This record gives sequence, structure tokens and C-alpha cells, in this order.
Amino acid sequence: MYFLGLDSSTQSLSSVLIDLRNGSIVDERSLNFDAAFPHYGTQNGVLPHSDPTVVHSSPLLWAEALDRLFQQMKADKLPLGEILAISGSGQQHGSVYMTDLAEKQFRDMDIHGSLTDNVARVLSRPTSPVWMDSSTSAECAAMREALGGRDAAVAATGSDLFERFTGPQIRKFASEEPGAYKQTGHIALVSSFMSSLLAGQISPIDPGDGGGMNLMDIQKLTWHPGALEACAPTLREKLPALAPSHHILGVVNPYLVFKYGLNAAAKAVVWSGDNPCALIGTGLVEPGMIAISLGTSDTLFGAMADCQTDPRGEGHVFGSPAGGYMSLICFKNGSLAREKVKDQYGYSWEDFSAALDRTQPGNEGALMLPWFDPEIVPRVLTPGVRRKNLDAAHADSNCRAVVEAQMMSMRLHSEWMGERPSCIYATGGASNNAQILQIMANVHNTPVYRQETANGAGLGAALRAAHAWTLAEKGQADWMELAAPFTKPESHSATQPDPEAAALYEQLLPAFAAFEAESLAQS
Ligand code: XUL
Repeated sequence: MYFLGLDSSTQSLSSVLIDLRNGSIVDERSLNFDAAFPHYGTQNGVLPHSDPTVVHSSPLLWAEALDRLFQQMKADKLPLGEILAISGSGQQHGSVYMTDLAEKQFRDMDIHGSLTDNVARVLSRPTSPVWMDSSTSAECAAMREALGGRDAAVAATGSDLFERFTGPQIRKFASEEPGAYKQTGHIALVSSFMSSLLAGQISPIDPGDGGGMNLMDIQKLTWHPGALEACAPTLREKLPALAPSHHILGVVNPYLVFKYGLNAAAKAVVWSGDNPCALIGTGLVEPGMIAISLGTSDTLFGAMADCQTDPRGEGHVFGSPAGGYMSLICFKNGSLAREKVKDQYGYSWEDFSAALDRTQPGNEGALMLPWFDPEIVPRVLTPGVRRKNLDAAHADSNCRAVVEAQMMSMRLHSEWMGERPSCIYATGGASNNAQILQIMANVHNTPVYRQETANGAGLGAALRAAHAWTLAEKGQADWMELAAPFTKPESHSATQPDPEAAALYEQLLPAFAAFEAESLAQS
């Protein structure tokens, strides 16, 4: 029982083929855009631009990568004809602009041409703004005001207005290039664009990715009329339908059957965003489960039963493909901040860990706010490290202070999610560090499991395909049962909280919150 998950991310297109019978990953592969398609001239998956705030990529490149990936899977004799359903994950927020001809073009694809040839005929905008674009501050301000201010915007769409979100991006296009906007019959997200190619029809958007647009009513999971109005004229006509994440569009595009030998009865399942897919691929299919990814930035995401929104407007709420909602909070000063402290004292990572061992939980009241770079959560525009009861010359205490600050900040700024986590899955590079995981477990007072998923978003997409297919075939599908064989961490990998240290952090949190509030007021 094979299911395929594709992951169209910023820098690559990857695939994960799973076999549900034995809970195994059969094949994983990836095409790096810069290396495999140098003719587009991308750098790290995006097109160079004289204005660094403008970050676009090419939908033609994404289409070409899809052809190439299937070619390679066919050449390697993967059981493409036995795949029962396909779904995918797209980098969130990016948008694709197509003319009215797109619907017919996708339905009657020219099988003698490539996907790129087919797509090139229907683009009304040659490039696509992606999530790294930050050129829409004016549009954010205008839409925020039209929606009644920050709090109203958060309550309506699940997030404050953010530059990378699709609504402000569409508004900018409509006002700067009204002619091309007028020629645009269909606006897609990266996910729904790829899903359209897979299904041979204009694809709906799911509530996971729809939540990243500032255009969807986060409670009703329908387009928000006020947000559409605040965005651009006649927008409703250009957007596809919203559909649940288990929606089956139909059978796969005959183009793929003809060229690559896919089964003509294989189902095309609506795609979702990479974060909602990563939620599933990390195994967070029940409310109260959260993951912390310790990467360049640290990200905390989790499953929520109800729609709680962040009153400070820093976090995001998207629909969860497993039902309910997901939260996403991104902390800019993650690994880079840990590394800066490490380097400042000439430590290796072993020295850094030893310093955490030598110091005590709570750091004798020493506190740091490691805002080396402007911070997203909390919003800090003037960077700079702040210290309290902490001597900058004391190497070991500073190592402990940066990690404790990060963990306390995560706890503090995720309180709006309502539920205390029942467990945390830790992923990303620094989740290798046992001392950091112990501080995480103690501050959150919950067990922490190390989660080793190489391509969580791709795996999540494959599991979503399996879920949608099972639901359609059998009338029910249990998320936990489906996901557990692929995502359940080894129970012996748990880091348990130490009750004494946990109690200490409970007492320290208000002092940390006060220090943060004080510093924010000053900056
Ligand atoms: C989330 C975000 C990124 C993109 C690309 O809001 O901007 O995580 O989804 O990965």
C-alpha cells in the first residue's frame, strides 16, 4: 500500500514514498533547485534581486522539478503504478498568478510538451513572491487598518499582518501591476499550484496553508469577506475554493499516467503548507503535543483542539490537517545565539555542554535576553543582549543563561495556546545536545523526546495521502494509528523533567517575564 508525499520547499523538491503495510519509508529523494536547474539562476532557491526585500522564485522551476523527480523515480523503477494516493507540502505563503486559460490548460495538458511548457502558457506573472519576501510593510499597515487594527486582524485571520503572508503580497501586485492583476484569473499558493499540476485541475487550498494568507476566516475556515475587500478588487473570483486537508480532487493527471506510468486510478489529495505537513510528519496528531525545532531559528509548533489566537500578535494559527488547529511561533535568535555565546568564550560545543553541567538550574537568578539579532518573538527591532544579575565575563553562567532564556521565552510566549503540553518532541540540530534537552524538560515540566525525522514535511504529506485514501475507502481513519509507526519516538529517548528544577523555574518565570517586559519598554 504505497503513498507518495512530495515537498516543494524553498530550495528543493523532495519525495517520500511510504508503505503503509509495514510502516516503512521505501524511498526518499531530493532535487536541489540551484544544482539541478542552474538555468533559472536561483541562489538558495530564490532569484537574485537588486532590492533585498524582494524575494521571488519561479513557478516554471517548480514545474520542471516535478517532471524531473518523476523521471528519476521511473528510471529507478520505483513502484509508481502501485501508488494509491499522492499529496504534498508547499513552502507556505508563496503565490502563483495565472490567466483564465489555466483551468483548460491543466485539464487538457499537452502530453508532448513538459509541465513547464504547459505552465508557461498560462502565467500572468512570470515569478512568484515567496515567504522570504519582506517588501510589503505598507500593504500590511493598510490591511491591518482596514481590518480594524492588530487585535481584530488576529481574531479574524489567525495572525497579525505579516509581510510574507499572501494577502499583503497580492495587494502589492494588484496596486503595482494593475494590468497584470486584471489578466490574472487564478491565484494559487505554492501548495495548490503543485496540487493543480498533480490533479490536472485548479486545486482548492486547505485550511493549513489558507491560514498563512491573512485572507481566511480562522474560525469558519472560509474566505473572510472583510480581508478580501481589504486586499484587492475582485479577489474572490481569482481564489480557488477552500477544502478540508483530506479532500480528494480526483484521480491523478493523465499526463503523469502517460509519462511515468502512474496508476490511472491513483488519487490526488489536496496539498498543504510545509508547517502543517511537518506537524503531521512529526507525529503531532493530537492536541497538547508540541514540537520544538532547534535550528537556525527555533520554532515551536503544536496541535490545538480549539482556535486560540495570540493576543500579542506574534504567533500564528493555521488549520491542522488532523483537524483542529496548529500554532506556530518562530524565535529568530536560536542556534545562532547559542553559537555566538559559545564563540564569545572560545568554547567548543563540548565545552558549552560541560558549562551547562557545571552550573545549576536557575543560574542563581542570573538572566539574559539573547537578542543578538532583531527578534520576532517578542518583537524586538533594536537588537542587543541584555543581562541581569549576570556578569558578562563569567563564561559558564552565560552559556546557561542563553539556553534558559530561550526555553523560558518559549514557555512564556506559548501560554496563549491554552493547554500545557503533555510532551515535547525536539527536532533540529541542537536536539542532539542532552543538556539543552534537560533544560527544556525542566522549564516546560514535561518529558522531551528526541524526534529524528529527516523530511518531516514530506513524510507528513505522504501520511496525509494515506489518511485521505483510507478515509475515502473505509469511511474512517485513525490518525494516531496511521502516523505512529512512522513518527513515534523511542520511549527510552525521553528526557524526564527533574521535579526540583521544574519547581525552581516555575518561581523564576515571573522574574524573567518582568525583565523581558522592562527591556521591551526601554527599547
Ligand atoms: C512560516 C514560514 C516558513 C515557510 C517556509 O510562516 O514562513 O516556515 O513555510 O518554510
